[in-house]
Amino acid sequence: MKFNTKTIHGGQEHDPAYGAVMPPIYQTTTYAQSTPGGHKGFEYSRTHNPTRTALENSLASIENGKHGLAFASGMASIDAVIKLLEPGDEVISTNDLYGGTYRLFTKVYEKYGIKFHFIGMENAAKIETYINANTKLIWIETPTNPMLNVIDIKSIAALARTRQILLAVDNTFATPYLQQPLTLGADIVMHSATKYLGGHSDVVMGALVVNDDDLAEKLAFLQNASGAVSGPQDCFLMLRGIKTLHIRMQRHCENGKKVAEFLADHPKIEKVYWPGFKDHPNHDIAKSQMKDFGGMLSFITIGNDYNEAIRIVENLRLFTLAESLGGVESLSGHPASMTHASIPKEEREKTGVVDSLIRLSVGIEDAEDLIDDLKQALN
Ligand code: P1T
Repeated sequence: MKFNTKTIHGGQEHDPAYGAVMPPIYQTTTYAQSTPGGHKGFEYSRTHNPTRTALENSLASIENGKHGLAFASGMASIDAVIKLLEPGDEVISTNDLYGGTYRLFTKVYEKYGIKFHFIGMENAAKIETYINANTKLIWIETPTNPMLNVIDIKSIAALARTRQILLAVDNTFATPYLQQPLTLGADIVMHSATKYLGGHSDVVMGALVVNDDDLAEKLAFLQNASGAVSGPQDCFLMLRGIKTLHIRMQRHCENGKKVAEFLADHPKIEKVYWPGFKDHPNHDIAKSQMKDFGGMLSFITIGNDYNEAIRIVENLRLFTLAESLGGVESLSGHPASMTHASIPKEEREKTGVVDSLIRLSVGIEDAEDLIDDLKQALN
C-alpha cells in the first residue's frame, strides 16, 4: 500500500459490530467478562480501547512500523521512552530541540540519575566522542525546533546499531509524509501528534511507533503502568486528521516554500532558516531523506532587534501568535519567550534561538494572503 492510501486505510478494518466505516468512539472504561478473564480482547480502557487500537494501527502503518502507541501528549510519549532507562544511563540528544523536551530531560530525569549530553549533530561523527559504556539512547529531532537543522538519520542509525544504542527520532516537524525514520534505521519514532498528524489544533496527543516486538512490549507496559493514555474521542479525531495528512502536507510544503522565498528576498530580513534553500547547511541531507521541506521556518530581521520581532508578531493578522504548530491555520511564535523559554538563555543562544527569532508554522490558506499579511506586518 502506498503512503496516501495508508493514511486512509492503513491498519483499518470496518467495525465488526455494524460495519461502521469510521471506527466508533468506544466511550467506555470497561468491558463485560463472562467469567474472570473471559473477554473479547479488551478489559480496561487504560490498557486497551478499540478506538485507540484503531488509531495505533494507523500510526504504525503510516510510519512503516509494526507497533503504534498513543499517549495523552507528545511529552507523555517522550516520558515513556526515557522510562526505559536506568539510573546511571546516558542519553545523547540534539542541542536544538523543543523546550519542553529539554525541560523533561534536565528538570525531571537528571534528578533520577540519567545524564543528558546536548550536542549539535549535523556532523554524525561528533557523536562518537560522547559515547561510552553507559550510553543507552540517542535522541534526535529533525528538522529541529525551532532552527530547522536537519540531521542525518541513516548515518546516526548505523552508528547506534553497531554500539547497541537505541535511536529515537522526534518526527513531529517532518511527519511520515516527508520522512520515515524507522525505514532509515531508527528504533523509535515519536510524534507530538498534536501538530501535523491531528492537523486541526483540536487534540493534544503523543505517539510512538516501533518495529521490535520486545521494545513494543516494554513501551506498552509503561503506557499502561504510568497511564498517560489518549481518550477515545481524541483518538477518533486523530484518525480523522490522519486521513488528510498527505494533502495537507503537500499544501504546507508549497506554502512554506513561497513564504520562505518571499522572506528571503525581503529587504528587512537578515536570515531565513528553512531546509529547502540550497545554502542551508544541511540541504543535501534534507533532500536525500525528506520528500519535501515542510511548512516550518524561522527568521530574524536585520539588526537582530527584539522589539522589532515583537512588533512583527503583534501586527500579524492571519498568522495567529500562539504556541503549537502544524494545524491548517498559520501561526507565529516567539521561541525565546514561548516554546523555548525553559531553556536557559545562554544555552538557547548557542544554537541560534536569539531573542529576535520568529518562528512560523505556515498553514494551508492561500499563500498570497499569507504573504500580504507578512508584508503589512514587516512594513
Ligand atoms: O505538546 P505535546 O503534544 O506534549 O508535544 C511536545 C513536543 C514534542 N516534540 C516537538 C518537536 C514539539 O514541537 C512538541 C510541542 N511543541 C510545541 C508546543 C511548539 O509550539 O513547539
